[in-house]
Amino acid sequence: MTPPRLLLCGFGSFPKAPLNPSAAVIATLAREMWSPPEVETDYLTLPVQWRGSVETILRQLQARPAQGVLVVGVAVGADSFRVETLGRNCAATERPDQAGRIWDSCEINSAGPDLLPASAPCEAMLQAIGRRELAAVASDDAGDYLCNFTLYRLLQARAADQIGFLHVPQARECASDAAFTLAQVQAAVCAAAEAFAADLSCRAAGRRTA
Ligand code: PCA
Repeated sequence: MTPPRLLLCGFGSFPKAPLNPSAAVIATLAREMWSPPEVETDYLTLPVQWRGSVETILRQLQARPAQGVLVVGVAVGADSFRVETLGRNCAATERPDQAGRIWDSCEINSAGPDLLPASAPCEAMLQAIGRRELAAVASDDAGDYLCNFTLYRLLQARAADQIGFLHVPQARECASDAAFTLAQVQAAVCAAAEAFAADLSCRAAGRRTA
């Protein structure tokens, strides 16, 4: 029986985070071929682009479908890890992306619902990060930039059975005034991915016995 597949994504640089800890962690995990035991894991770095981030994920999923997608981004200025529980149909119209382009509507999709709940096991991810003694909270507001945009659009497209988002704080190796280290960010990402993978694997086993 083939194990379920988890796609783990991080974001590249953008004006407020020239060095993005999410991309740094994803690159390290990919190089080490790290994976939670119950799943096969693919890795992807996303461009911070209104027209580009979601398309990059959808192209990857077409080539290699995954049951779970966990996207990791940095919340500059956050003092804890934030498991995002909602995608909101809103976007900043005045914030250029890494390519210098803006999104010209305050909605992501004028025909879409206002809110879409994340389908990942948010509570389990939260507990898992807490067990590593890292401050973690559930958040119902991922902002109005590319992170919320990507979460909302993936949920709306039902790009995978389960879709989740982890916002991490900035890391000292990427910005000198940060409170966390890259090792702590990596520990939180691994904890969240392990909890997500355990849930994916449980569901797959449930489907086999149903
Ligand atoms: N953080 C930004 C976009 C990419 C990232 O890592 C955000 O919070 O929207």
